[in-house]
Amino acid sequence: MTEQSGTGCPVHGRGGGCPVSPRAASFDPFAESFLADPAAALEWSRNEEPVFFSPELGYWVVTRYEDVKAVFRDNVTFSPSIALERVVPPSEEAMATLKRYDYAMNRTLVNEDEPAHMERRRALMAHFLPENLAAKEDMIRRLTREKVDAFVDSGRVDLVEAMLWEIPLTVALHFLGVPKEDMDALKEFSVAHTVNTWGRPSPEQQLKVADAVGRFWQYAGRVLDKMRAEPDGEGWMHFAIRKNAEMPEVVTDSYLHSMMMAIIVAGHETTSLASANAVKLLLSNPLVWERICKDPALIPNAVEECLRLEGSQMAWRRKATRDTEIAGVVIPKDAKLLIVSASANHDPRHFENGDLFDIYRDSAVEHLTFGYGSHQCMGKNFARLEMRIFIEELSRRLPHMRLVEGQTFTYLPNLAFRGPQRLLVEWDPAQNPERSDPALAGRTVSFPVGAPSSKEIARSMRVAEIGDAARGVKLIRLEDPDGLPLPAWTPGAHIDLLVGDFSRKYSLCGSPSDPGYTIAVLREQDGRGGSRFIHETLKPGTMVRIRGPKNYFRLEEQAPRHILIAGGIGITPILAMADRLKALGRDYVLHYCGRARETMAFLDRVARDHGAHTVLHVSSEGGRADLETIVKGWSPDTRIHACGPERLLDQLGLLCGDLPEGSYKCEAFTTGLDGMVHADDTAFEVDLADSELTLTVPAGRTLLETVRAAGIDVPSDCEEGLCGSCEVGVLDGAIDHRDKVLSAAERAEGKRMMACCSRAAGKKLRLAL
Ligand code: FMN
Repeated sequence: MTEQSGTGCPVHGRGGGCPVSPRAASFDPFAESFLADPAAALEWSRNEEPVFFSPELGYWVVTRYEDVKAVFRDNVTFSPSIALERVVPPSEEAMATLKRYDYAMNRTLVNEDEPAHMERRRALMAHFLPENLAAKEDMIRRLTREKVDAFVDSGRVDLVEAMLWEIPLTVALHFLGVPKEDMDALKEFSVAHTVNTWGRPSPEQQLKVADAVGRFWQYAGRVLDKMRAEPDGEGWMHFAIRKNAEMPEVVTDSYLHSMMMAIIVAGHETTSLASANAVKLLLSNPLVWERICKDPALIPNAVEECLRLEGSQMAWRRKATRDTEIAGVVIPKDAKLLIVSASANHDPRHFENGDLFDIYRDSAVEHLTFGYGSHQCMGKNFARLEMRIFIEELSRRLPHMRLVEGQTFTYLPNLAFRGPQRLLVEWDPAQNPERSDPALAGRTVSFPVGAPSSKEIARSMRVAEIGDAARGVKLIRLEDPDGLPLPAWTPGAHIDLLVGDFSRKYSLCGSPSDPGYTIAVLREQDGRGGSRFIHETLKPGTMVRIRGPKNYFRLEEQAPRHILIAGGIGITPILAMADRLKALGRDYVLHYCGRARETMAFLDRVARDHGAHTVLHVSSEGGRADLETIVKGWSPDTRIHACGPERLLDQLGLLCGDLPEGSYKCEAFTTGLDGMVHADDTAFEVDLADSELTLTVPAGRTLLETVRAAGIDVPSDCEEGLCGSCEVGVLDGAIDHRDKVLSAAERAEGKRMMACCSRAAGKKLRLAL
């Protein structure tokens, strides 16, 4: 905290004053402007003060991705016990009202500490397994069709009122085994519960809300009694009731009553709001909506991207159980934390172009809208299933639907949940496609339950131009066929090109301000066939699919001095880096090594744009590079970036081994590994600390495959040990590193490993997963 406002932090103030900055002092998560766009409202915090104390709320607010995730991950230091605490303590009258109804909301899955939480979670989880959820698809689809049938010819509707509120509620009640009762009363109860727990009601509102919450509590009790009388009933609450009889000390009576009330809200409100946010976001981006209407295979990842950019769970709460630190800020024991996923999900430190709505983003699934770790939302796959069906049905039957112009979106003021209260859409019923093709209304596109696999996410692009960059090197420019804006990229980034049945990575080497992406592909005559296929089949107009861009080779552009080293086709990312350093006016030298001039791509461009900064090392002309001398040019303010063949990088790795951490970075185009598992590999055990699981990684299987099979989401990309995206933290145990990502120092430290290829050097590893 840097600026003075006079409002002292109650904690640090004791020891001489930790001033609260003016922006922290004026933070108001109930304000209309905040609710309209929480991520934008907290951009200042992500940039300048990622953990701040809000005197108004009495909470420490955490806004960056890694910090929010770290708090979710450590549910011992950061207890969930206050997750359902009222933000505003109730007035005496409100308390009296609640007491009249014997209101006694207590522990539920969301606000429970260990070890009770995991024990109950394990006991109650079976119903959420994918096979049990898949069976609900028909019901969700039937309900959706009934609702759409009712308004499809009307031309205008409020989607929240017409379907997005009620279907998730009906589905939740069905899943729980709770009889479908007065839906209007349940709506009133849900809103009251949200305002009571996460809102800032005025004294008058408090009384009304307390009365509704009291009635909700009584209702939950009555339903529970009725359900207890049907011992063989179906649904999750019946299952919990039977568990209560089987293990009363784990699934207790008071737990059942609290859970009954909380789950009715948790099970549907979040899905309703998330669906409304998603449809609003899609319709606000007509080109994206049009794409989805044409290609429903894009829906699962579009749903993830909607959950990332505008999730329904905005923020959640934790309480520190000991003195600790987040991002260097001292957090005292008993401090309350507001961890804002809506901000974390936009954090550009984790999501490249974090504010961009990109349905092709293959890291969208890493959003924190479902939380993370052992308290992650159990119903996440249920929410995904419903949202996908809503969007699939609407996009098929009403592709010409649009948002009613000029409407203002309002949000229920509260700390936790966010979604528009109304969503007015309109269309011309005469244009309904099912009028000319009646079978269309009953057609179905189904998606597998669970998170979309990044392997299924790809953007269609058209080859705009193709030419020669050198002998055996094709220069290819790709563009979006509909002119949809492409994600921005930074030097060092690459795309995955999917042609035929293979995927290959190519570094971007045009200018970041070009409307398309440019790559240069070397034909590798004795390769695996991918580059040959590209050379032989791509023509102007050919459609290809790509993933990315992603950058695992970032330029440390802040450094004043740079040595760039390119070997052969490794010039592609290095050239983009040289362009950037030139634009920034940095001191740089580009060493470009190759066998013969005619095979070296971009020689003209290099001479034109970087002539005075370039040293060419052409071996056919006796100009082989002396790497030792080049590396000797290093000084503490210099960064070295290199890309090229394995032999060059191996040599540089050795020469740079003693330089301080971060001085040298390289990217390899191949690992030299022959497959990810070897014949002489042996089995080993892994303890997953965050998930409380122990698994055996057998010989013949990778760590990545093993943890995924146990339902743990670990992102991955190349699965060749090159990209670093499957990195996992190692808490204990010796590692057999096989990747090309970590430096010698990072390997020696032994704190991380690449799950796709590296293994245990001994019998066991303990991982931060
Ligand atoms: N190969 C190129 O020809 N040009 C590139 O710009 C390029 N960039 C790459 C970037 C990364 C991050 C990686 C891992 C590899 C890159 N490659 C590049 C290598 C190709 O992905 C691929 O391995 C090569 O074209 C050989 O494929 P083939 O064996 O199927 O013919």
